[in-house]
Amino acid sequence: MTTRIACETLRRKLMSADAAAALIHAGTTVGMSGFTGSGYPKAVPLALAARIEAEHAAGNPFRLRVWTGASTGPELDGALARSDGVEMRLPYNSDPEARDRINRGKMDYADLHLSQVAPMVWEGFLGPLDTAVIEVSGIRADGSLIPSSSVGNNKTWLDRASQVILEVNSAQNPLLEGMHDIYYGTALPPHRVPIPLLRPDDRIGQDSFRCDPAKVVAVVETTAPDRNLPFDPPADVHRAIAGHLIDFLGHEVRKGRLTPELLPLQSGVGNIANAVLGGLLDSPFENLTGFTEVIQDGMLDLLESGKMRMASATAFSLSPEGAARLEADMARYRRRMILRPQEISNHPELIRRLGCIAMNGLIEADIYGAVNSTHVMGSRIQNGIGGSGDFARNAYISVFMCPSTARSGRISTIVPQVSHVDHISQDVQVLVTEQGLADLRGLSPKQRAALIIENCSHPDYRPALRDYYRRAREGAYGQHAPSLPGEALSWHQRFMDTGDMRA
Ligand code: 0RQ
Repeated sequence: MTTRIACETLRRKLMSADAAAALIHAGTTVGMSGFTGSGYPKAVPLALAARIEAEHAAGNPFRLRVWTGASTGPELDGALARSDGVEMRLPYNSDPEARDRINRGKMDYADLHLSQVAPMVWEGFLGPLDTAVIEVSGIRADGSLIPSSSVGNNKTWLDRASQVILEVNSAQNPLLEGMHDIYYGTALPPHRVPIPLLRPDDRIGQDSFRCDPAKVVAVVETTAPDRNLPFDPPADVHRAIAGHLIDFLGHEVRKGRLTPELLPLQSGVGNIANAVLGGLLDSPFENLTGFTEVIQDGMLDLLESGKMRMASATAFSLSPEGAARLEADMARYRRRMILRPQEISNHPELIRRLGCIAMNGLIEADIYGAVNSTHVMGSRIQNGIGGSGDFARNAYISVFMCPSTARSGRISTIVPQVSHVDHISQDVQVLVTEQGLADLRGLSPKQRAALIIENCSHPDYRPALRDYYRRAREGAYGQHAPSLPGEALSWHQRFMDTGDMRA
């Protein structure tokens, strides 16, 4: 298996995952690789979880602070959550077991903008980093590291950690080599300079990570695939959302506000975002580009069909079928994909300069267009804000989309007032459900409310929303954005009391 480790110094540090996990101490901070289920370490976290369980059984407290790029996989977040070994997790999680522990109050979680994590670590705001555990796809003779299927925060973890554990995963395609663009030019204020990236295709860095071999305390070999969860097949609701959005983009082209190449597309996580990309396959747009966080199956389809020219991201987020397709055709795809650190893929300066079209999912939106992306009923975390804030605030056009109801129609996703705010109304320019689209640009709160209720809400809830809004217009304290605060969240309370917002 050692053919992937060309550096003699680092080859001498080969050991088992158990031996490597024994080098991580209780009460410390560990920075792990991994972003949306790709490129995360698969062996050391499992061994660490087993060790933590053994320590707990022996009556020894053992908890860690765990930082990553974004979500990982069951061998990392799932196993560590089960072991009760995580005191604090950041900046994004989608693992069900970790989510459950966070929502039961057993694990602290800091939900951060993904572009801000690396700068915050350099600024010293998050404290020291003791250990980095990073999956790579190979080690060159000079000790430089060939990145894996995600880049995430790995550059920062490798630079900042006191000690480094490497997992060399020979299941990762060797053709990943050369696909990455690792930029080392970031600095802290007042020494920060412009990032020299003018188009999504630009390469501004190097194709590998630097790493001081003296800091590497262990190298572990693995051969295990990424998480690769399947996407749901697009439902009628998803296709309708995609249809409304594509009609809107066509309208923008006809108005001369976009060209048929559109602008670099950012697409969020989840089934709807994936379905919208699928919808673009049959659209009239050509020569598309992606400047985004994750490359999903839908983006692979666009690249394969020639509709999309190239995509820049920080990670893959593929289904097993998508991963097999990428694997089979890596030689062709790799020339049209660039993976970058997440502080670059999500950098506000670049998103604003390139003029990205941001398309993200949501939990609920209110009649004024504020969006909750993260907290069900205001308190139960689903995933996290991820990169949606990085993109929404800075996009050329910021789109949010979701079905108009959730939980088999028992919840309206359009509500009088969101129970938690991730995106203020100024960052939400277009709202889309299967019912229709509301173009909110330049509208006053009252104009936004009328459009959102009529175009986006489900007919089962529309009369109640109209009634609420009419009464707010009669009885609110102010008439700029009329609301009845005492009543606005009663919809959520009704769901929590009866399991149905309509009750
Ligand atoms: O719950 O899984 O228990 O069935 O939320 O909802 O409909 O599957 O939607 O997969 O598109 O995800 C906002 C979570 C949408 C995602 C969110 C429940 C619903 C279901 C998932 P179940 P769907 P999607 C860049 C962008 C933030 C991060 C982001 C997300 C589950 O888009 O995490 O944008 N966004 N990153 O039943 C109660 C409601 C609900 C609700 C949905 N109103 N009330 N439950 N659900 N609406 C990428 C990265 O940052 C990595």
